[in-house]
Amino acid sequence: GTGNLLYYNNPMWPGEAHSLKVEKILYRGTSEYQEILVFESSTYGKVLVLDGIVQLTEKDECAYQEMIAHLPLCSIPSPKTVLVVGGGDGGVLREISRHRSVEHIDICEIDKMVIDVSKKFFPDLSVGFEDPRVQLHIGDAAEFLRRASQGMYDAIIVDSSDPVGPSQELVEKPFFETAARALRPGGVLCSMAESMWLHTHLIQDMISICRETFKGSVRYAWASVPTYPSGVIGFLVCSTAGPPVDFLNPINPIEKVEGAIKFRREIRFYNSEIHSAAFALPSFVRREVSVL
Ligand code: AAT
Repeated sequence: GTGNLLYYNNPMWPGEAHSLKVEKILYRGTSEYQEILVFESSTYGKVLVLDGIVQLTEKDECAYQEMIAHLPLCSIPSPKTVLVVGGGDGGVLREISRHRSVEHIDICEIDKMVIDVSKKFFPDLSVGFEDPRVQLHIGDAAEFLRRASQGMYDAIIVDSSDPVGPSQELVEKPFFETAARALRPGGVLCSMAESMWLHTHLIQDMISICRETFKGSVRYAWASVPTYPSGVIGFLVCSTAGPPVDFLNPINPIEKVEGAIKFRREIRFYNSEIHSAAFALPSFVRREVSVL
């Protein structure tokens, strides 16, 4: 029998299911946008699930949040203004707050209930909201970006859910166009970009759109996150025309950033070697998504 395993089936990954053993259900609720579930697992700590898809576990959230924040922020000299799209759990904010050069962080999350649930069950992530540089906006990030002033951000981090429902528009061309417009010349965007094992077409589409939209460089990186489908997650990084950005060699290395200020939670996954290595792609990915 399956005991108390929780299985995740989804049309995004047909023919396979992922499972974690449940010790205890901690929260179940339905917001205006999605079903929210928090449970204590046997081996990955607490787990946040939205619409039946694992968004994070306490054990491996470090890999995703650190990569999606530091890949862009370590690729430009002294980032000052940053926008987070989605990211209501606060984990990406926690990572951005390590950067002392940062003066202002906007976050636009559509679902206030995700923030409230995170504050209750994931204090090590929601701690990110305590940073005084953070300004919270509740709403659709696509709409938020349409109203943003031109060139106001050094970096935009798109920490959004899989492209079904309200996050669908966050992988489409009009969204990337408004994002590029809101970035300063030589500014950078980093977007969650699915699994190279499962979603090569989606990745290829995102890359083509971004190549047309961003006039600097466009690169694909990936990292191991065991509880995401197929165990890996990708990141699409792009820069606008202006001072060139060499994503492969971080100009603002984390080792310097971290040395400057001590945090109660150390960086667990990301370092400069991982940063550069993340851009090395398997041969089939190179061929299928032609990123180089
Ligand atoms: N750091 C946790 C990982 C996430 S959370 C994605 C967040 O994006 C959710 O809180 C969701 O409410 C929010 N979101 C979705 N659409 C929008 C939108 N249009 N505007 C603002 N916020 C939005 C992602 C995990 C990736 C999982 C990979 N399989």
